[in-house]
Amino acid sequence: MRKPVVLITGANGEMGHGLIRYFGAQTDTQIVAVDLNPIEPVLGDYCIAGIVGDILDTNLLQRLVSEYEIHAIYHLAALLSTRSEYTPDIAHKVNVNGTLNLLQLAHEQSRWHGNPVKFLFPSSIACYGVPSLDAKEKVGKVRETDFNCPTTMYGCNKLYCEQLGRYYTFHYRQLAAERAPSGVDFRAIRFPGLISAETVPGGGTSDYAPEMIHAAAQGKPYKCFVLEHARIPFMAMPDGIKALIKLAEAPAEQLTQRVYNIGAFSPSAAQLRDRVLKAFPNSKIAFEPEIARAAIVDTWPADVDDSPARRDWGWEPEYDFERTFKEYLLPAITKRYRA
Ligand code: AKB
Repeated sequence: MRKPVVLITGANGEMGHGLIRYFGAQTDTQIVAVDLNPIEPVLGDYCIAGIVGDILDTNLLQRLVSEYEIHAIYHLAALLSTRSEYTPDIAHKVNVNGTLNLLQLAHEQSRWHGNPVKFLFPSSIACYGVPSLDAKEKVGKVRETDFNCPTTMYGCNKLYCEQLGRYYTFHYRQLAAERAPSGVDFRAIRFPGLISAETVPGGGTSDYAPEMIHAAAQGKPYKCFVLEHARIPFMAMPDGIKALIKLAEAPAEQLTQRVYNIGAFSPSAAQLRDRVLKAFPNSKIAFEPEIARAAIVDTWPADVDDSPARRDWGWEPEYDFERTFKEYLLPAITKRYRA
Protein backbone atom coordinates (compact mmCIF):
# COMPACT_ATOMS: atom_id res chain seq x y z
CA MET A 1 0.00 0.00 0.00
CA ARG A 2 1.39 3.40 -0.98
CA LYS A 3 1.36 5.98 1.80
CA PRO A 4 -0.51 9.31 1.42
CA VAL A 5 2.04 12.08 1.93
CA VAL A 6 2.98 15.72 1.57
CA LEU A 7 6.15 16.14 -0.49
CA ILE A 8 8.54 18.96 0.40
CA THR A 9 11.46 19.72 -1.92
CA GLY A 10 14.41 21.86 -0.82
CA ALA A 11 13.57 20.64 2.66
CA ASN A 12 16.79 21.78 4.35
CA GLY A 13 16.29 25.38 3.28
CA GLU A 14 14.97 28.24 5.38
CA MET A 15 11.35 27.68 4.60
CA GLY A 16 11.60 23.90 4.72
CA HIS A 17 12.57 24.11 8.39
CA GLY A 18 9.45 26.02 9.38
CA LEU A 19 7.12 24.03 7.19
CA ILE A 20 8.38 20.63 8.32
CA ARG A 21 8.05 21.67 11.95
CA TYR A 22 4.49 22.85 11.29
CA PHE A 23 3.43 19.63 9.56
CA GLY A 24 5.39 17.56 12.05
CA ALA A 25 3.11 18.87 14.78
CA GLN A 26 0.03 17.65 12.86
CA THR A 27 -0.52 14.01 13.70
CA ASP A 28 -2.31 13.26 10.44
CA THR A 29 0.33 14.58 7.99
CA GLN A 30 3.12 12.35 6.74
CA ILE A 31 6.04 14.21 5.22
CA VAL A 32 8.49 13.07 2.58
CA ALA A 33 11.39 15.50 2.46
CA VAL A 34 13.77 15.81 -0.48
CA ASP A 35 17.00 17.78 -0.56
CA LEU A 36 20.35 17.69 -2.33
CA ASN A 37 21.99 17.14 1.06
CA PRO A 38 21.08 14.68 3.83
CA ILE A 39 17.98 15.90 5.67
CA GLU A 40 19.12 17.73 8.79
CA PRO A 41 18.70 15.62 11.94
CA VAL A 42 16.38 18.22 13.56
CA LEU A 43 13.99 17.74 10.64
CA GLY A 44 14.42 14.03 10.07
CA ASP A 45 12.34 13.08 13.12
CA TYR A 46 9.27 14.76 11.65
CA CYS A 47 9.47 13.00 8.29
CA ILE A 48 8.56 9.46 7.28
CA ALA A 49 11.34 9.68 4.70
CA GLY A 50 14.24 12.02 4.09
CA ILE A 51 15.51 11.50 0.58
CA VAL A 52 18.80 12.83 -0.76
CA GLY A 53 18.32 13.62 -4.41
CA ASP A 54 18.06 16.08 -7.24
CA ILE A 55 14.69 17.18 -8.61
CA LEU A 56 16.22 16.97 -12.10
CA ASP A 57 16.80 13.24 -11.61
CA THR A 58 13.92 11.37 -13.23
CA ASN A 59 14.86 8.17 -11.37
CA LEU A 60 14.25 9.97 -8.09
CA LEU A 61 10.85 11.16 -9.32
CA GLN A 62 9.96 7.62 -10.42
CA ARG A 63 10.91 6.33 -7.01
CA LEU A 64 8.66 8.89 -5.33
CA VAL A 65 5.76 7.94 -7.59
CA SER A 66 6.17 4.25 -6.95
CA GLU A 67 6.45 4.50 -3.17
CA TYR A 68 4.12 7.31 -2.15
CA GLU A 69 0.69 8.69 -2.83
CA ILE A 70 1.34 12.42 -3.03
CA HIS A 71 -1.54 14.76 -2.20
CA ALA A 72 0.33 18.04 -1.85
CA ILE A 73 3.69 19.34 -3.01
CA TYR A 74 5.53 22.25 -1.43
CA HIS A 75 8.16 22.89 -4.06
CA LEU A 76 10.75 24.96 -2.23
CA ALA A 77 13.93 23.89 -4.05
CA ALA A 78 15.47 26.72 -6.08
CA LEU A 79 18.69 28.55 -6.83
CA LEU A 80 18.23 32.07 -5.43
CA SER A 81 18.78 35.33 -7.27
CA THR A 82 22.45 36.14 -6.67
CA ARG A 83 23.59 32.58 -7.18
CA SER A 84 21.50 32.31 -10.35
CA GLU A 85 23.32 35.28 -11.89
CA TYR A 86 26.62 33.39 -11.67
CA THR A 87 25.25 30.25 -13.34
CA PRO A 88 22.14 31.27 -15.28
CA ASP A 89 22.03 28.04 -17.29
CA ILE A 90 22.07 25.88 -14.16
CA ALA A 91 19.53 28.21 -12.55
CA HIS A 92 17.22 27.72 -15.49
CA LYS A 93 17.57 23.95 -15.26
CA VAL A 94 16.92 23.80 -11.51
CA ASN A 95 14.29 26.52 -11.27
CA VAL A 96 12.34 25.83 -14.45
CA ASN A 97 12.99 22.21 -15.47
CA GLY A 98 12.83 21.14 -11.83
CA THR A 99 9.44 22.83 -11.41
CA LEU A 100 8.16 21.34 -14.66
CA ASN A 101 9.20 17.86 -13.47
CA LEU A 102 7.26 18.33 -10.25
CA LEU A 103 4.17 19.72 -12.00
CA GLN A 104 4.21 16.63 -14.20
CA LEU A 105 4.62 14.43 -11.14
CA ALA A 106 1.64 16.20 -9.53
CA HIS A 107 -0.41 15.55 -12.67
CA GLU A 108 0.53 11.85 -12.74
CA GLN A 109 -0.22 11.48 -9.05
CA SER A 110 -3.63 13.07 -9.44
CA ARG A 111 -4.45 10.76 -12.36
CA TRP A 112 -3.38 7.83 -10.22
CA HIS A 113 -5.35 8.53 -7.03
CA GLY A 114 -8.15 10.59 -8.55
CA ASN A 115 -7.86 13.65 -6.27
CA PRO A 116 -6.41 17.09 -7.03
CA VAL A 117 -2.79 17.58 -5.97
CA LYS A 118 -2.16 20.94 -4.36
CA PHE A 119 1.05 22.51 -5.63
CA LEU A 120 2.38 25.30 -3.39
CA PHE A 121 5.04 27.43 -5.01
CA PRO A 122 7.09 30.14 -3.31
CA SER A 123 7.46 32.76 -5.98
CA SER A 124 9.23 36.02 -5.29
CA ILE A 125 9.41 39.79 -5.26
CA ALA A 126 12.12 39.13 -7.87
CA CYS A 127 9.35 38.70 -10.49
CA TYR A 128 9.21 42.49 -10.65
CA GLY A 129 11.53 44.77 -12.58
CA VAL A 130 10.90 48.40 -11.75
CA PRO A 131 12.79 50.42 -14.38
CA SER A 132 14.32 53.17 -12.19
CA LEU A 133 14.68 54.39 -8.61
CA ASP A 134 12.53 57.33 -9.56
CA ALA A 135 9.73 54.99 -10.69
CA LYS A 136 10.23 52.90 -7.55
CA GLU A 137 9.63 55.92 -5.35
CA LYS A 138 6.61 57.10 -7.31
CA VAL A 139 4.82 53.81 -7.85
CA GLY A 140 4.06 52.87 -4.24
CA LYS A 141 2.51 49.43 -3.74
CA VAL A 142 2.74 47.29 -6.88
CA ARG A 143 0.01 44.87 -7.97
CA GLU A 144 0.76 41.35 -9.21
CA THR A 145 0.32 42.42 -12.84
CA ASP A 146 2.58 45.50 -12.66
CA PHE A 147 6.21 45.64 -13.82
CA ASN A 148 6.48 41.95 -14.76
CA CYS A 149 9.82 42.60 -16.39
CA PRO A 150 12.45 41.05 -14.10
CA THR A 151 16.14 41.73 -14.74
CA THR A 152 17.42 38.54 -13.09
CA MET A 153 17.46 34.93 -14.29
CA TYR A 154 15.83 33.90 -11.02
CA GLY A 155 13.05 36.47 -11.49
CA CYS A 156 12.46 35.26 -15.06
CA ASN A 157 12.38 31.65 -13.83
CA LYS A 158 9.87 32.38 -11.07
CA LEU A 159 7.62 34.42 -13.34
CA TYR A 160 7.59 31.69 -15.99
CA CYS A 161 6.93 28.95 -13.42
CA GLU A 162 3.91 30.91 -12.20
CA GLN A 163 2.64 30.77 -15.78
CA LEU A 164 3.37 27.04 -16.01
CA GLY A 165 1.39 26.47 -12.81
CA ARG A 166 -1.54 28.42 -14.20
CA TYR A 167 -1.32 26.44 -17.44
CA TYR A 168 -1.39 23.08 -15.63
CA THR A 169 -4.32 24.22 -13.48
CA PHE A 170 -6.55 25.65 -16.19
CA HIS A 171 -5.38 24.83 -19.72
CA TYR A 172 -3.47 21.56 -19.64
CA ARG A 173 -3.62 19.76 -23.04
CA GLN A 174 -6.49 21.95 -24.14
CA LEU A 175 -6.50 20.46 -27.64
CA ALA A 176 -6.61 16.81 -26.58
CA ALA A 177 -9.54 14.87 -28.03
CA GLU A 178 -10.65 13.80 -24.59
CA ARG A 179 -9.65 16.75 -22.54
CA ALA A 180 -9.45 16.21 -18.80
CA PRO A 181 -8.20 18.52 -16.06
CA SER A 182 -4.57 17.93 -15.12
CA GLY A 183 -5.54 17.57 -11.47
CA VAL A 184 -2.88 20.11 -10.47
CA ASP A 185 -4.14 22.81 -8.12
CA PHE A 186 -1.33 25.39 -8.33
CA ARG A 187 -1.07 28.24 -5.83
CA ALA A 188 1.83 30.69 -5.52
CA ILE A 189 2.92 33.47 -3.21
CA ARG A 190 5.32 36.20 -4.27
CA PHE A 191 7.36 36.32 -1.10
CA PRO A 192 9.30 39.38 0.02
CA GLY A 193 12.72 38.88 1.63
CA LEU A 194 12.25 36.41 4.48
CA ILE A 195 14.06 36.72 7.79
CA SER A 196 14.49 33.62 9.93
CA ALA A 197 15.95 33.33 13.41
CA GLU A 198 16.91 29.74 12.73
CA THR A 199 18.73 29.79 9.44
CA VAL A 200 20.84 32.18 7.38
CA PRO A 201 19.98 32.10 3.67
CA GLY A 202 22.57 31.56 0.95
CA GLY A 203 22.72 32.93 -2.56
CA GLY A 204 19.89 35.47 -2.34
CA THR A 205 19.97 39.22 -2.91
CA SER A 206 17.67 40.07 0.00
CA ASP A 207 20.21 38.28 2.22
CA TYR A 208 21.65 41.56 3.57
CA ALA A 209 18.90 41.82 6.17
CA PRO A 210 19.22 38.35 7.75
CA GLU A 211 23.03 38.45 7.36
CA MET A 212 23.23 41.78 9.20
CA ILE A 213 21.11 40.53 12.09
CA HIS A 214 22.84 37.17 12.47
CA ALA A 215 26.30 38.77 12.25
CA ALA A 216 25.44 41.30 14.97
CA ALA A 217 24.05 38.59 17.25
CA GLN A 218 27.35 36.72 16.94
CA GLY A 219 29.43 39.85 17.54
CA LYS A 220 30.81 39.72 14.00
CA PRO A 221 31.32 42.83 11.84
CA TYR A 222 29.10 43.10 8.77
CA LYS A 223 29.65 44.80 5.41
CA CYS A 224 26.30 45.50 3.84
CA PHE A 225 26.29 45.03 0.05
CA VAL A 226 23.44 47.46 -0.71
CA LEU A 227 23.22 51.22 -0.21
CA GLU A 228 21.57 52.75 2.84
CA HIS A 229 18.56 53.88 0.82
CA ALA A 230 17.79 50.36 -0.48
CA ARG A 231 14.24 49.40 0.41
CA ILE A 232 12.27 46.22 -0.29
CA PRO A 233 9.58 44.39 1.67
CA PHE A 234 10.62 41.85 4.29
CA MET A 235 8.74 39.37 6.45
CA ALA A 236 9.34 37.27 9.55
CA MET A 237 9.59 33.59 8.67
CA PRO A 238 6.64 32.49 10.88
CA ASP A 239 4.39 34.78 8.82
CA GLY A 240 5.80 33.28 5.60
CA ILE A 241 5.01 29.75 6.78
CA LYS A 242 1.57 30.81 7.98
CA ALA A 243 0.84 32.35 4.57
CA LEU A 244 1.74 29.17 2.67
CA ILE A 245 -0.46 27.07 4.95
CA LYS A 246 -3.37 29.51 4.74
CA LEU A 247 -3.20 29.65 0.96
CA ALA A 248 -3.02 25.84 0.78
CA GLU A 249 -6.11 25.54 2.98
CA ALA A 250 -8.20 28.14 1.13
CA PRO A 251 -11.17 26.68 -0.80
CA ALA A 252 -10.36 26.81 -4.54
CA GLU A 253 -13.59 28.68 -5.33
CA GLN A 254 -12.41 31.59 -3.17
CA LEU A 255 -9.27 32.13 -5.21
CA THR A 256 -9.70 34.82 -7.85
CA GLN A 257 -6.07 34.40 -8.94
CA ARG A 258 -3.32 31.81 -8.53
CA VAL A 259 -0.42 34.12 -7.69
CA TYR A 260 -0.58 36.46 -4.71
CA ASN A 261 1.56 39.24 -3.29
CA ILE A 262 1.94 39.37 0.47
CA GLY A 263 3.58 42.13 2.48
CA ALA A 264 4.49 42.87 6.08
CA PHE A 265 7.03 45.73 6.48
CA SER A 266 9.44 47.63 4.24
CA PRO A 267 12.44 49.10 6.05
CA SER A 268 15.34 50.76 4.26
CA ALA A 269 18.75 49.17 4.80
CA ALA A 270 19.62 52.16 7.04
CA GLN A 271 16.51 51.55 9.18
CA LEU A 272 17.50 47.89 9.48
CA ARG A 273 21.00 48.92 10.56
CA ASP A 274 19.57 51.32 13.16
CA ARG A 275 17.27 48.65 14.59
CA VAL A 276 20.09 46.10 14.72
CA LEU A 277 22.32 48.65 16.48
CA LYS A 278 19.58 49.30 19.02
CA ALA A 279 19.50 45.58 19.81
CA PHE A 280 23.27 45.01 19.63
CA PRO A 281 24.88 48.42 20.35
CA ASN A 282 28.46 47.15 19.91
CA SER A 283 27.90 45.71 16.46
CA LYS A 284 29.98 47.00 13.57
CA ILE A 285 27.92 47.50 10.42
CA ALA A 286 29.40 49.25 7.40
CA PHE A 287 27.89 49.93 3.99
CA GLU A 288 30.19 48.71 1.23
CA PRO A 289 27.87 48.30 -1.70
CA GLU A 290 28.48 45.77 -4.45
CA ILE A 291 27.10 47.99 -7.17
CA ALA A 292 25.66 45.36 -9.52
CA ARG A 293 24.09 43.37 -6.71
CA ALA A 294 22.68 46.50 -5.08
CA ALA A 295 21.20 47.48 -8.45
CA ILE A 296 19.12 44.27 -8.46
CA VAL A 297 17.51 45.31 -5.18
CA ASP A 298 16.72 48.69 -6.71
CA THR A 299 14.62 46.94 -9.40
CA TRP A 300 12.43 45.25 -6.78
CA PRO A 301 9.48 47.32 -5.53
CA ALA A 302 9.57 49.03 -2.15
CA ASP A 303 6.12 47.72 -1.28
CA VAL A 304 3.41 45.43 -2.63
CA ASP A 305 -0.36 45.60 -2.87
CA ASP A 306 -1.55 42.45 -1.11
CA SER A 307 -5.26 43.28 -1.07
CA PRO A 308 -6.22 40.21 -3.22
CA ALA A 309 -4.57 37.89 -0.66
CA ARG A 310 -6.32 39.69 2.21
CA ARG A 311 -9.67 39.49 0.44
CA ASP A 312 -9.48 35.93 -0.98
CA TRP A 313 -7.91 33.94 1.82
CA GLY A 314 -7.65 36.24 4.81
CA TRP A 315 -3.96 37.10 4.64
CA GLU A 316 -2.77 39.31 7.47
CA PRO A 317 0.78 39.46 8.85
CA GLU A 318 1.20 38.99 12.59
CA TYR A 319 4.64 40.53 12.73
CA ASP A 320 5.38 44.17 11.87
CA PHE A 321 8.96 45.48 11.88
CA GLU A 322 9.15 46.11 15.63
CA ARG A 323 7.38 42.93 16.67
CA THR A 324 9.62 40.88 14.35
CA PHE A 325 12.66 42.09 16.26
CA LYS A 326 11.22 42.15 19.76
CA GLU A 327 9.15 39.01 19.87
CA TYR A 328 10.67 36.77 17.23
CA LEU A 329 14.24 37.52 16.16
CA LEU A 330 15.91 38.83 19.29
CA PRO A 331 14.76 36.14 21.75
CA ALA A 332 15.45 33.27 19.35
CA ILE A 333 18.72 34.54 17.86
CA THR A 334 20.19 35.54 21.20
CA LYS A 335 19.42 32.09 22.59
CA ARG A 336 20.79 30.40 19.49
CA TYR A 337 24.21 32.10 19.62
CA ARG A 338 24.46 31.97 23.40
CA ALA A 339 24.11 28.19 23.31
C1 AKB B 1 16.50 36.19 -3.13
O1 AKB B 1 17.04 37.17 -2.61
O2 AKB B 1 16.85 35.66 -4.18
C2 AKB B 1 15.28 35.62 -2.46
C3 AKB B 1 14.03 36.23 -3.01
C4 AKB B 1 13.80 37.67 -2.82
O3 AKB B 1 13.24 35.55 -3.57
N1 AKB B 1 15.34 35.83 -1.05
